[in-house]
Amino acid sequence: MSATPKIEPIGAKVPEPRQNDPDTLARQIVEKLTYSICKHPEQARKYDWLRAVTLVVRDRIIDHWFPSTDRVRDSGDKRVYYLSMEFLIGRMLRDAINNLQLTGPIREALKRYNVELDMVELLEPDAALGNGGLGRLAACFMESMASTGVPGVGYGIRYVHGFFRQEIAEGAQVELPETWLVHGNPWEFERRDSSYEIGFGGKVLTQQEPGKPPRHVWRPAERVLAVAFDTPIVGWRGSQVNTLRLWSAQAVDPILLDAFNSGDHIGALVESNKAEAITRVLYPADSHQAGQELRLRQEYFFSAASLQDIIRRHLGENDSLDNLADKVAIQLNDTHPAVSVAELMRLLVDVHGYEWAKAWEITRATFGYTNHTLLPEALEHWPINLFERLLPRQMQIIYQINADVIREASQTGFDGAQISAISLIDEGNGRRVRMGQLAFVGSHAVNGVSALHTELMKETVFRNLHELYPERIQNKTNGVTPRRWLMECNPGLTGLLTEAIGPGFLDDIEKLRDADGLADDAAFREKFAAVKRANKGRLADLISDRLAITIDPGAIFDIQVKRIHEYKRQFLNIIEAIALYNQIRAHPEKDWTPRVKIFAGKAAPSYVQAKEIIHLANDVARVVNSDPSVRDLLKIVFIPNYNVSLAEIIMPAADLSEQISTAGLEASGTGNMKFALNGALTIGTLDGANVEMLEHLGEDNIFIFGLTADEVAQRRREAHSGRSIIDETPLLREALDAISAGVFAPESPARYHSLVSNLYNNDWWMICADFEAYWNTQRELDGLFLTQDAWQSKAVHNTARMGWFSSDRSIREYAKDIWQAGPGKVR
Ligand code: 26W
Repeated sequence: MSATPKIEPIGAKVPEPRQNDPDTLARQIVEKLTYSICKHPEQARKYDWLRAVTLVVRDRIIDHWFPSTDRVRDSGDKRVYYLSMEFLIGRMLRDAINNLQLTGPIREALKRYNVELDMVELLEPDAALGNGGLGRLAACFMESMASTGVPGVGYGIRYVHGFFRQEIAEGAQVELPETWLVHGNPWEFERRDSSYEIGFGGKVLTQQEPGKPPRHVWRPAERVLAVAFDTPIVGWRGSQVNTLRLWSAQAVDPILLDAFNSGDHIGALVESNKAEAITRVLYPADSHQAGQELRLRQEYFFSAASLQDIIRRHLGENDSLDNLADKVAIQLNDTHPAVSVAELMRLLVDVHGYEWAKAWEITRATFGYTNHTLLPEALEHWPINLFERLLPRQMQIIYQINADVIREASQTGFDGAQISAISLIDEGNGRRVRMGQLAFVGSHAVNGVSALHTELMKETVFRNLHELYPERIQNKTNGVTPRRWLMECNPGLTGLLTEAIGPGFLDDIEKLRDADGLADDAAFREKFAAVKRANKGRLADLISDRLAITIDPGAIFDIQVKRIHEYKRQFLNIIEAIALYNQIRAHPEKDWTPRVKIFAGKAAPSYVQAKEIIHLANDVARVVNSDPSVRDLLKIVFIPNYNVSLAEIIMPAADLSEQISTAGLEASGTGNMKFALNGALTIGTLDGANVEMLEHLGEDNIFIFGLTADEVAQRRREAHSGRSIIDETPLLREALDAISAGVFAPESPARYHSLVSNLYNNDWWMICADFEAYWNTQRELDGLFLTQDAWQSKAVHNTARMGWFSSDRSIREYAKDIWQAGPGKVR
């Protein structure tokens, strides 16, 4: 056979790069309409324009994608693999256009056909392959890796149905399926040549040759195909394009022909349905591990496929796996891919013939693990019998790892209690595999996502493992990408800042500091306030369109948007709203600052209390908004179906950001950063990254209240309850009495009895304990808002001082301290 001729790809490597002027773009858009979509431009519908523009942009991304991939391969640089069960990306077109600097020319090009770019961008469905903070962080990290020049590949699952769509019916949450792929997905490329078989079940054969250690061979009973779908992730100024590779499950045999031919038409498809079920839907729980078999299948499926892919790529470029850890860093985004530790050991020992100790050294040097929650109910642990049935060889390996760790601990002098705390097997709860412990021992670096959270990890969940491996835990405070969360969602503010301090901050967001002094400049403050006002107008329009509620953009926009959870304390916010409602009616003569309280967020479908909180917010909104005696001084709005795209409209429109979790429970928060970057003031507890925001912003520019994490722990030890506080706090008591009396649910007065009685009986989330401090801080903010100069000055300080909370900074820290990868390895 003759050698393959060298063929240069078209695009970036041809002498003349593509033209990006409006004429060229306009012509190419029509070309795509004609030849790729087969529509006459005059008959093109909105979605045809979206597709045509996407294809034109995509071509330009591909021009950068090939050289990026080639560069990494040719340089032999270390690659970073980010394994995450969730990537909450949202829309991709605006991000791509912005990062390629094409916003102006494409807008101009479309104008020639009377088409608005903004309208086109809004048609794109959100890629909602995640639940909340952890998934959105993975998306910010992918963008920041591309922007800072880290050769990163994301690995995850291509869910057919992403996070459910939320509707509110009679005040209550209703979940509907989400179908982001129905119109096709122009961003993804199916790679049938990158597919792997993934096994489940079966048995382990042990072969014993004289004088050699036993060799184990896993014979799975079931096999499923993992097929790769690649999406390009384009970095700022298009400098680098990385890959997000999502796995889709397919049956090895699409149809059982024997069954079909014998007339069993349904049975013939059983295998393929079972296989495809693995990647059909995202689990909508972010704080409770339900222990279902399908979830473990999902976790192993994407871990095993990713590892096979990593190893195949490595062996294509290297002679052996000896140097795997020099060329590969694998980051485990929480414990969801933690089974990877056992799977890599299996591949090294059983398939590639490594001796155990050497394999363990390679494995540990390759993995890093990020913890995102300390909530006990969220920590993953799988029943041993389920694990053994599905992954028999991996279970044996986990036992062996455990034996090694326990031996090491005993040699260090650990006692029985300490050993059972570090054991990978929980013997207390019907025998379970603890995935956190597995991820910890299998990684060379373990990190928390804010300074406080990292310290609490050392003191609580990983106390004993931290004692055994005191160097392993480190902190990497989260960040958000300033491209999506400032430039794209807030073009008004970006324009104003560029005018005021020049465009340097676009490339180095910490240069926002140059705007700090402008807080004292009255003319600047006025412009800053005008931008905020316009953004508030845009949100007011959305609320009026979707909910037919009129709100005044002159009022404080007080916003809490995030997953609905007891620890995040939307309930505290609602109780404060009720107390304010009572006070406005009791004291109509007072100078109340008009306020709009805005909520959005989804509850896990099985989380009863969280759903009650949503119901209550909607019930209270209905009563307050229709009470003429409130004279529009207070409005309450629950916006349904919170997602990334809605967040992009909400963040720039906030005056006040609610970050009021029970201290010690929010690992970091990232919404807090998005709000503050866009000039909202924060009312919050000393929790997660709020603590570091306080350090960066200064105490005059953030409003902290309530118990500290230590105080919360102390009260819980003392079996704190709310009863005496309620008795002594009339504002609180009256608000709770109103809820209990059915004021907000006359049709079903007992609806919220259990929510309220929980406060009396134990107040686990410290709502009563923190109520008064919260109320007082809110009133302080009311006063401040009346002095617009002072408020706007603090708002400017917030934007100017938030640059550090960029995910570019987070990624550089990971690259330097954990991955030893990236431009010049360290920047
Ligand atoms: C097994 C069910 C399950 C699924 C997801 C349990 C726990 C999770 C995640 C760890 C929950 C999550 O999204 N955590 C959030 O991660 C963000 C990014 O680090 C932090 O900013 C949030 O504080 C944290 O709640």
